[in-house]
Amino acid sequence: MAAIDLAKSQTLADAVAPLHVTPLWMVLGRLITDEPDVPEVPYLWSWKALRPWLEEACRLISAQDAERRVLTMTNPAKRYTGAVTHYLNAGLQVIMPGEIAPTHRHVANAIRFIMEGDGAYTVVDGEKTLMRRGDFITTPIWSWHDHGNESDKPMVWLDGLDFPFVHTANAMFKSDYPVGPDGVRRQSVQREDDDSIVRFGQSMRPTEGVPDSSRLYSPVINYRYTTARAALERLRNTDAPHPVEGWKLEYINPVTGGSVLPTIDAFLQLLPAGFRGRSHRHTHGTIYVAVEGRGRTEAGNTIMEWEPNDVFVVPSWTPHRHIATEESVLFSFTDAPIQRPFGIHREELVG
Ligand code: 1HN
Repeated sequence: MAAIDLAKSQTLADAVAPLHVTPLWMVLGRLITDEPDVPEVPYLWSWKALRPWLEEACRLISAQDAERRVLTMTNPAKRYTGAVTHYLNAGLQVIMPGEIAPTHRHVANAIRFIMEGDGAYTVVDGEKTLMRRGDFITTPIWSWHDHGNESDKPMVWLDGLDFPFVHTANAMFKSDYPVGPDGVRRQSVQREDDDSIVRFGQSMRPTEGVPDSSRLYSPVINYRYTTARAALERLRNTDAPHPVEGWKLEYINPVTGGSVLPTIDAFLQLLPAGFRGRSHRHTHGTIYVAVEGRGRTEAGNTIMEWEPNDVFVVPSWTPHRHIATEESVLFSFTDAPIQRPFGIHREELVG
């Protein structure tokens, strides 16, 4: 056979276009690529630049009127709202003293990482937990959730959601909790505060009454920073740092040992002062919060200098390495659990 006759192929393509078909040989190279063709770019959202605008948002609207008062992030390479990695969203939410964010639920899974304030609460399916800086909160698929601030300071956290994935699946649903006699949509608290930590958060689990849902997502709704940070401190004293990751722990579902949520896994890592990590890449996208310290992450040709509460994204298949000028702690969450069940997840060292 001779080479493809492009002119004749185009004539055929034009002729069959009204029938909604395309000669595959004309588009194959775009569909089946040698490597991931990733539209998202590395980017850093600066806490110092964004924090004043959260105050402006507080002047503009109440948490209740906003439903959720969030400055939501979009990857600079994306035109529609909300995709930071291909499948994950992130945003900064603020709740002022005395405010509530009403109860609702959706099939999008959510996580929160607490950045500022002390003692506002989240209620997840009838369980209340008080939040402190560095705490990691899960709000699984279809769970009723609301937030309130009974402390005397604003509280700010990072929300992470899988709604870009749920949109891709054409599977989004949400519902609002019924309005109570006081005119507010607020679920009642059904259990002791932090009940899930008592039952599932101590390397033990109840012998009876483990919910079926715990196969899908962790029953623990708050992973305390004090616990996770202390564990990293102990590792620092006993182990050499991993060349790519430093010292790194995953927040797990204690029932299965798997990811905390069906679509999201989450990690806390410690980098020693002077750390210069090896470069690697993987097919999942990662969203980071710099929790402590100072340093930079080199991702592709982009250098992202971070300091506490900065948020940054490393998209799929982008080679990246962490460099810490001071001892630093990074929180991160990824969409790897969406890829793993299908065997399409890959990772490798670069250089
Ligand atoms: C949501 O329900 C929350 O519950 C936060 O706090 C951020 C962003 C998009 C859609 C729903 C919350 C959200 C969200």
